[in-house]
Amino acid sequence: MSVAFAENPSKDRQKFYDKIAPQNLAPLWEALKGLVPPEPKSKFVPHQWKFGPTRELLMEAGGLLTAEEAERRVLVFENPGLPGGSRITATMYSGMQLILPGEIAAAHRHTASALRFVLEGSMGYTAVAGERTTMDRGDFVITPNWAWHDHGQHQDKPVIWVDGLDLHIINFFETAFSEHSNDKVQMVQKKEGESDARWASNMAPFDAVSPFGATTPIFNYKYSVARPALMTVTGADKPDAHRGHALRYTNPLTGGWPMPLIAAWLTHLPKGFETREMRCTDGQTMIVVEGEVEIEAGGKTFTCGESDVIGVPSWHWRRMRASKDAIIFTFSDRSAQEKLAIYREERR
Ligand code: 1HN
Repeated sequence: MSVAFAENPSKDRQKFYDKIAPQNLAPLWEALKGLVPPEPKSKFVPHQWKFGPTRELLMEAGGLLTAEEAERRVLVFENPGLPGGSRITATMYSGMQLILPGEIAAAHRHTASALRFVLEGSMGYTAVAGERTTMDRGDFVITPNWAWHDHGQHQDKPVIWVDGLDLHIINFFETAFSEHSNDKVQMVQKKEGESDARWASNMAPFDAVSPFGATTPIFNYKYSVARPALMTVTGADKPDAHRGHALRYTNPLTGGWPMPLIAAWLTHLPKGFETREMRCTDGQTMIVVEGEVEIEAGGKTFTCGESDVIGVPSWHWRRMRASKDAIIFTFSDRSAQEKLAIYREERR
């Protein structure tokens, strides 16, 4: 059967689109390019949050409401590409959290997994499954999905850390659940360090059953362990041209990333070292732990000092240059992307 083509295609086509819209139908040919772009075109932008001004505002929030009132007193890193989106990159939520002396953040649980990366204070704690861990600067602390968690501190100073959650992936799948506990603070049922003894001592229990499913059983990846490891490797190896010196955090039961959807690693760039350009499909959040580094991403240059946070969304060319010996903590959605077999990177 032949079809007579319209004399005024754009007008007739629009008339047709208007006709099919009430039937909840749409023409693929108008949407196809946007649905399958030749390469990722992130609507998010690389952005830097300087620690000093962010901390100042967080402390101001501390005078406005208690951690308990807020449930979690956090200033969210809002990517300028989607204000109000509560995300630092396409998939990752991140923010800076404050616990003041004597405060608690009450126990709750949710299907999103969380990490904490500690910036300030040495007597903050978080509790998971009845065990507390004390958090020092540079510690990378895990909250597995659906695990009860509450936070507090035993200091006369503020405790501040960066949260990272995979909640936008959970919400995308429409699989988000959450619950509040009747006990604001979990009863301490285990000696501090018990999970380290079982899982972070290069040993494992016989007939080991992973206590948190696909999430690492290591509760707190201590900076006091990670840093010397990284520096030893730095002394032994030549830096990778694109990454510098880097060690990734692992789940000891699988050798894979610590969390089902979140990857994390630690990078050392010796003073004066400049990486070559690279781009990756994962959305990365970088936190400068030590030193100073210039991060060039998506055509912008950020001069980053200690505790600054930088979001680098998918598929932006980036390179780094250390103006002082620098250590950087990075987390990203690479763990999820690898499981879905969609992760890509390109180097030049
Ligand atoms: C959460 O549970 C925490 O436990 C922090 O500290 C930030 C942001 C969104 C949803 C849950 C926490 C959060 C969060």
